[in-house]
Amino acid sequence: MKLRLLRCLRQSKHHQAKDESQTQSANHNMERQLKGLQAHFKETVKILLLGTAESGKTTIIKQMRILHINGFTDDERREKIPEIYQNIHDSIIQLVRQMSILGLRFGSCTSEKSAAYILSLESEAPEYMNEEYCDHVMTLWNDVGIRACYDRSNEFPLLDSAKYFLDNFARICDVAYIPSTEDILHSRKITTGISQISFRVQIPKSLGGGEQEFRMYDVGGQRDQRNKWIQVFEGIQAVLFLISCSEFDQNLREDSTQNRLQEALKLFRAVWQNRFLSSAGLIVFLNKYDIMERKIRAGKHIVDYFPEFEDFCKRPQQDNCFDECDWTKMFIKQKLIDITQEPFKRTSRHRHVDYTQRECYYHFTVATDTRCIRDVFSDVQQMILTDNLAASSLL
Ligand SMILES: Nc1nc2c(ncn2[C@@H]2O[C@H](COP(=O)(O)OP(=O)(O)OP(=O)(O)O)[C@@H](O)[C@H]2O)c(=O)[nH]1
Ligand SMILES: [Mg+2]
Repeated sequence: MKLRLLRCLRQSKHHQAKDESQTQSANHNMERQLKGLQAHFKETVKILLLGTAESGKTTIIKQMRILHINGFTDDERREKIPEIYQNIHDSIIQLVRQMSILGLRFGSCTSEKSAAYILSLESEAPEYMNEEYCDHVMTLWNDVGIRACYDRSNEFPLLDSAKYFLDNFARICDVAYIPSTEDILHSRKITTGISQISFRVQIPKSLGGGEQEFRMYDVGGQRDQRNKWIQVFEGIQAVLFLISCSEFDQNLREDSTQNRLQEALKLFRAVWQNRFLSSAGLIVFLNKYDIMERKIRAGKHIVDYFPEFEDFCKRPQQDNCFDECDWTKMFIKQKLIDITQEPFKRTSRHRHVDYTQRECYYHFTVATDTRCIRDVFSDVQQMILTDNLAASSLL
């Protein structure tokens, strides 16, 4: 779509050279178009982030802040310390609790004592990382039993960043600790309200130049948060739907019988078919593919949860699928494409929408990787702008 529209602009330039007599009026038209674009760009472009819990929505908001609003000050970094301590505390408590549930044994008596100490603490993280606490956490994270438990963490809810923080624990324990940007991107706090971030980006010269304001809305993805989403549907130009590719072998925190990827696909269908969002562009971020690749390398297979994967892999090779990771990515993407092609019962409310013409765009992402998000978002922003302008007949 984007290329087609840009080509349109270039082609109109080419034709001017052919016919001298048309040159002036074509130039005039171009100028008018560009003026129209500039006027149109004055309106804020609203983007809504949707997806199940822990799919990475808030992490994308943090990236926008890093990329477009000078990142985090030292004070803001310090404010994140309790959240990071809490992430570590929740992770180590969960791992210790699961040891007995999974019938695993600690590697030493020292670790058993450390486990007893951790279980004796409150669920709130200590305000300061005292030496005793740090020693016990480190002993536990180095224990073979705890590592075996971590390897089975798809069987219980554990923060995706547990390993990141526990691997970096010695640095975090330091009294002079100030969270790095990477630490902030890995930290997790459940979203319960609706928040927004506004920022301006440069528009390419081919689209009129100047700056464009974007506003991005973040909502909570857990089931009990989704009834709030409708409050922000009005005037949304694009929905960024996040789906975590890595959660094929996990169940929901809020319902331990429901597979997370199945839930995400169901939610995607509901968003795709939502009549209030039918005129918004839809972009899917197939997120957390770093974790997905790590899982597959560690011997996990999507086929154990989605048996239809076996037949999918028998298809003629497509999209450069070289290994199981590639096939898994393509399989999840195909599931989404299939949903966009499903016929669904149209009510009179859907009458005005031609779903066969509606496009959905897909990107594989790692939301914690700033370079990845910078590249993907620059594509997304161009796509939204050209799409938006085409819809308003300015291109
Ligand atoms: N390794 C890795 N971690 C990620 C990625 N995306 C997000 N995370 C981590 O996953 C956790 C959850 O991310 P959030 O951005 O809080 O998820 P959310 O969609 O906002 O979740 P809710 O607020 O509950 O709806 C955080 O600890 C993030 O650092 C990714 O692509 N790779
Ligand atoms: Mg969130």
